[in-house]
Amino acid sequence: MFWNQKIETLTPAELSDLQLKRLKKTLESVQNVEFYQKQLKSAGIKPRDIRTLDDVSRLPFTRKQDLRDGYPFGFFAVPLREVVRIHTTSGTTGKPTVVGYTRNDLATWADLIARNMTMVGVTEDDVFQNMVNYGMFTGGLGFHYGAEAIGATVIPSATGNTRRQIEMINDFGVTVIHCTPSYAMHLAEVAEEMDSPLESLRIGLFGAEPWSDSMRTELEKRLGVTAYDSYGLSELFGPGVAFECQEREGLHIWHDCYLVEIIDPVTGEVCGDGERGELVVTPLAKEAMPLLRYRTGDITMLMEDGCICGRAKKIARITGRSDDMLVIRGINVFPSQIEHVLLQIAEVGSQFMVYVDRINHLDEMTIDVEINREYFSGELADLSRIQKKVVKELRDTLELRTTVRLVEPGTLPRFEGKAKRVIDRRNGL
Ligand code: DLL
Repeated sequence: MFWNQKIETLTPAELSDLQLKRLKKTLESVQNVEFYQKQLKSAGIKPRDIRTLDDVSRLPFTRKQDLRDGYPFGFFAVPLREVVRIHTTSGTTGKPTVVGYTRNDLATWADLIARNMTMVGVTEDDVFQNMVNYGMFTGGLGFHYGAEAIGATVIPSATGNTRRQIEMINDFGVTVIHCTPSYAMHLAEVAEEMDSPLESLRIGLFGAEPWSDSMRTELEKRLGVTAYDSYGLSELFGPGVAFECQEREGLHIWHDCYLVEIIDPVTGEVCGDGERGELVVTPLAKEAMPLLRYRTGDITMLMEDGCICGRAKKIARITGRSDDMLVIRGINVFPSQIEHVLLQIAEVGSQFMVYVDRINHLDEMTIDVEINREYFSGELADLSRIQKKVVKELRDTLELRTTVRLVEPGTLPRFEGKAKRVIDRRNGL
């Protein structure tokens, strides 16, 4: 199913014509941003020097830190009176990144969300519960307007009060939910505790953080949904940048709105199709805050194969960030790998917390994991067997020795938004 079949299935030639036209327009509008005037000047590039799509690789990168330095409105290319909405990124430390939208930006964004939802079969006959934060986070309002554009019945339940969320799903006959995968797992746990099967559900849209295929299998089994991965970031409107189609083999990224490159995060060299690297995007249809070659920090690749759904080239699921990858005694570890291992072990749950310390100059990784209620007898011999099993499975996959601490079911923090599962306590990192 298509929301806008013409634009979703442009031929490669039509697509590159449109991309080039929009890239040129973007180069004109960034002239209104002091940061870009300076950057292009010092790189000796004039907008007219960019004649083909490949010329994009001559442009300088934009980094998250640049946006932070421009706080609050330094990257707006239009006067504030044309900006009708502001969001900020979920801040880590210091000032958040501010993003702005014109009326046209909001329309484009809603259109992208509508494409994604239609692609996985959401229609006006669906009842959609949007269980993400409606504040400065882009996930809430982003999905809200896309779903309304389709004509679905939207329940803006936002986050919190999981028991109430479950009652609403059952009482309102909700068919489609949207939340982070970690919250979806919590929802499943609470629904099981309440002995309240969520029978009306059919589709789960999950995103905003990395999650594994084993997590997908688990969520599908426990919630009775078909689960789709949704990718986006505030700097590129928010959710809606890339989304799985019903094939669920990679995510379609909307090439008419985003010019995509994959680069080696260390050298900045452009990678070939099928090579993993950092996703770099030049948005092609943003008015309030155009960007050039924005380094997302997300690790993925452009997939070589086409898709039977007829849409253009996909990116692979995000395996982590170029900057949150953990390096433990020289070994690269993604939190999603740990989650993947834990989900294979029946005796433990999917909730975990990772602590990284440096003890006597050596990195040590400690993982707290919850025992599954049905295996929780309290027998010491049992506990030691389960603990050894988890250590072994982790060692086999990560090629790394870890310390595993088993904790009682329900004691680790649950996250309504993005999970924060890693606490790195090494000094000077
Ligand atoms: O998380 C936008 C969003 C909302 C996406 C709802 C999907 C659903 P930010 O808060 O700016 O925006 O965080 C963006 O989150 O650079 C990735 O590192 C990570 N991320 C987002 N979606 C995925 C995903 C929203 N499906 C940052 N898989 C991005 C892996 C994801 N990581």
